[in-house]
Amino acid sequence: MKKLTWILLLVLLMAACGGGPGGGPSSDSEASSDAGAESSGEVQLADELSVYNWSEYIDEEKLAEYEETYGVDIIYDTFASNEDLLAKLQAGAEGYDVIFPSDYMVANMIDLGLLAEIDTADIPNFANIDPQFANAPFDPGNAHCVPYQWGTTGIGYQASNEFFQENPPDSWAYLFDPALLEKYADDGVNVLNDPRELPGAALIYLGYDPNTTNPDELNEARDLILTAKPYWKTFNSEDYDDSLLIPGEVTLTQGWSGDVANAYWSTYDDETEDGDWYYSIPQEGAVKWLDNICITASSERYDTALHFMNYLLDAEVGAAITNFTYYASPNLAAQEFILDEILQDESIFPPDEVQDKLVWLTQVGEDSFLYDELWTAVKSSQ
Ligand code: N2P
Repeated sequence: MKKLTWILLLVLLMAACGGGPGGGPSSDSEASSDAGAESSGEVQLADELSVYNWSEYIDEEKLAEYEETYGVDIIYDTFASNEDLLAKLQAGAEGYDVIFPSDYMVANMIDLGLLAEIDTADIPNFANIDPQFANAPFDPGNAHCVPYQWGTTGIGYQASNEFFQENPPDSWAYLFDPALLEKYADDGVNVLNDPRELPGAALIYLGYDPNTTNPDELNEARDLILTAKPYWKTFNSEDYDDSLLIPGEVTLTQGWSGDVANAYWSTYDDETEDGDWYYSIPQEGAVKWLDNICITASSERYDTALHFMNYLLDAEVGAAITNFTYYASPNLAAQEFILDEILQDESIFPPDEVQDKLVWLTQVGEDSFLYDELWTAVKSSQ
């Protein structure tokens, strides 16, 4: 959105509400934006904005475009899991303004008082969001966050692997069953370095709820993981498509839909008209997730954060992000700008019969220590 349009919208909003735009628990102390806004009708943006996102999860050209258009320097940093993000904030990291937690972590962070409140009426581009992704149970009324991207957690595998040509991985057994792993473990297997996703896949394979807090079920999942662990080469959820999948350092991975689609297109061969990385949602089911854009409660650049949030929800910006990350966009207005190869890719936009097998991770509240214990046991075993 052009700056002029943004200013006009703010003027209209202020006329309607009789107040400054944004508001919320903290305002831009650096810029005294609310006072400036009231007198001039314009939000004074801060000089800098600190953004903390999943790795490989934005088109950096869109960050540069925001910086150039609005004169705001973005300090950009990445994390590998929701738990890493939480740990960073709980360790007292100050200064992050905009963060991107998933569904269940939004619920956790609301309970912990880590997120600022928002009013979607202050975010004109919120109207672009597909209603099915708005007002999610983890954040009723979008009182804290807006949807960013969504996807699934399945299995990526190398199409060129002879074993997989005869036996396409259609089950989590391909990640956990030693009898199968023996056939291809020498070519490398990667799992997500993620304390909810890996146990979640093990629990689904065992026929349990990936949100269980039953200690017996969690122990069974832990033992399954420990049995399979010697066959795995790497725990990587950060740069595994670039460092492991595309160069063929592994032949099978637990993976997120967009990362595997990215590996497919990066290995695409014009002659064979095919890529070397396929994605499968195992027959037992899989996790789906929705990542969100939120403002930290400690942000001192609230209005600028809100302005950036609105920018990310612009239809063309949303489409550019999906065209770069290969993750599905909850931005309905963005669809017309999304590449056909993405819109038609069932590994990115799963058909209804696959959707029926997908489950959300939910917060486990004070029982999260059970997952912490499981994860410590998994990571510390030799
Ligand atoms: C992309 C990160 C995907 C986020 N590298 C999974 N919630």
